[in-house]
Amino acid sequence: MIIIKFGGSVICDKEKPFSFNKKTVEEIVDEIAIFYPEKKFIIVHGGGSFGHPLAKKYRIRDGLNEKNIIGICKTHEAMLMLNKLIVEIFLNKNLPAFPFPPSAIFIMEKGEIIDGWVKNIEEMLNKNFIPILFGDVAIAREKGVDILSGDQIITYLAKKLKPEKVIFLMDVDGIFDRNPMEKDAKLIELINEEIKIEADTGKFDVTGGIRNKIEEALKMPCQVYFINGMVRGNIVKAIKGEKVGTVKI
Ligand code: ATP
Ligand code: IP8
Repeated sequence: MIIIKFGGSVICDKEKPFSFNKKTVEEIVDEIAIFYPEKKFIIVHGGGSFGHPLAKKYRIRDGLNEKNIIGICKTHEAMLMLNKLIVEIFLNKNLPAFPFPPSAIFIMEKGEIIDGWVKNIEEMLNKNFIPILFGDVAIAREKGVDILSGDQIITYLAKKLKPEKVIFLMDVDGIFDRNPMEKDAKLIELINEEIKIEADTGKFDVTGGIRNKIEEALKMPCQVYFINGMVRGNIVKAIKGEKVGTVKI
């Protein structure tokens, strides 16, 4: 089984609220279709320009309060809208994508998942469905409610379900030694715990951006690829184990 994260920066233009890169997602799904059903997949997508602007507006990371309860519902609703757009693309290509809203599965504490019910995901996977999860709002022990990043969900699923690999689709070629927009930024081919990376979280991101992604990847008990999801053929290469992007072994 392979877990693929559809990064928010790939499926949306993060600077344009509610923008959806339909063609890019169609091309990504075409590459996944080459390997299905021989390989099983779980998809997790990010909040992109649907989840992050609302999570920021309603200050959901500060927790539940009397002012943001409706905003929490609106943020979840925006994620359901984005999820629907993605699921439709799978179904139009005859791939059995089945959504699992994370707010109904996971409980958080101090920014981490402390409990989750993955049995149904596992059973649907065994029956050849393609479970689709996403960054969401979630119940949190100390705060009432928090934002749950798709990256955290992947770590939890990876520990429980032991995938053969995790693939992060991003809008850059992998992990760089500094912000890839900076002159002289170099792609890092292999990462491990010792690696030191300069990383901007980005002004739209409420879940820690690339830094959170790297921290989560280092906790995963499997190979992790970081590849450019906008470049055709990259997913095929990562699934086949060919050289592409950044790898954590
Ligand atoms: P989301 O977590 O919302 O799903 P995502 O998975 O697409 O989004 P981001 O959190 O947006 O990922 O992180 C990717 C962005 O991080 C890239 O657009 C890149 O410009 C930026 N970035 C900053 N520093 C680095 C770095 N050292 N290496 C790679 N990307 C970096
Ligand atoms: O983009 C964030 O998930 P991520 C989800 O995977 C929301 O970090 C609702 C902002």
